[in-house]
Amino acid sequence: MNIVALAGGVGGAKLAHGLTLTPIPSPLQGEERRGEGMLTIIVNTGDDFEWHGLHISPDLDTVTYTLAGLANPDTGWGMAGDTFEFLGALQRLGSEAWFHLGDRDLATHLRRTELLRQGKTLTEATAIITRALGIKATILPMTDDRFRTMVETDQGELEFQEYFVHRQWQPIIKRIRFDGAETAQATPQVRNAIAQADAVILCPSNPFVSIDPILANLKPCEEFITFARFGKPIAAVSPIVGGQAIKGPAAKMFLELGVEPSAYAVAQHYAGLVTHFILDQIDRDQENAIQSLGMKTLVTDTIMKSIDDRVKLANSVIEFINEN
Ligand code: FO1
Repeated sequence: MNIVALAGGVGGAKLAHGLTLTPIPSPLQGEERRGEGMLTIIVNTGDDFEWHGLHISPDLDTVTYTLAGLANPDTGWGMAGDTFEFLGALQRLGSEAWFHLGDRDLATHLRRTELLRQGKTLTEATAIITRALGIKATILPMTDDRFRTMVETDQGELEFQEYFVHRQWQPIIKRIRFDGAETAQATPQVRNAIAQADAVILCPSNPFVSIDPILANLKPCEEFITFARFGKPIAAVSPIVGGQAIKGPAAKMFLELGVEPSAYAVAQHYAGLVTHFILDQIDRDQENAIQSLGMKTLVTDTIMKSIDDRVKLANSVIEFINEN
């Protein structure tokens, strides 16, 4: 069974990690195997930006560090045990330092930027970095082209990191715009992963600013259109539990866009695309309403506090897709 997971930052990375640790049924060989190319994670790059001349890909790095066991357990992003000497020195020279870039993390951005300047694509640079960190699963940026998530707010239109990190997602959202979406294309590697996939899983990432940018790249692809037309499973795990986002501004965004945040609201957002929906026990009263959107449902524990939780959720999702 070939699984393609779509992921943004911290929540997506946790489920993706669980998937790498979960035996995925392999009908072709009648046995269960781990990893080994059966899992591809397509990652949002709408949050990417340039910082002091470096190409920063926060979601690619969050997924990479999480799978490599290097992520900072307190924040979910950045590296565990990192120091901030460089940032402090930069600040002393009068530079802004609102984006907290650690010293070890900096090496990733320098290496990525160096590879891009040598003419490598972001996909190739990501493969070199993930292989160097010992990751077996394939991590793919959603596109190699320029694609930037822009947030139209009561304080004007803001680049994503300006909205998210600098202004700590306090501005009121009016609209989200994907700059470059008209010309950006899914890569051959992304299209090939979809062509080979038996199931696509939308990880519990922000629907508006993590999953939608990836879908904006996938939806025009012949491979994705064919995948959906054949009714192959597209499963989504709700990032909203008990009306709250597990992390980040998803619930606040729903409210500001005029929708009461709930697992049902997430299902409605994905209606017409998603075939299988996974919601938390706490939201079980919404199961029937979600089924009435034409989705099969699984009610289970979706909050991932430990690595064991990640594996359990990944297992449940795989079993649910496989048996339904
Ligand atoms: N998120 C923050 O809230 N504050 C930060 O200072 C910050 C720094 C940072 C550095 C490297 C990196 O890879 C990610 C970082 N993030 C930070 C997270 C990130 O910007 C967001 O979580 C994502 O863009 C949303 O998925």
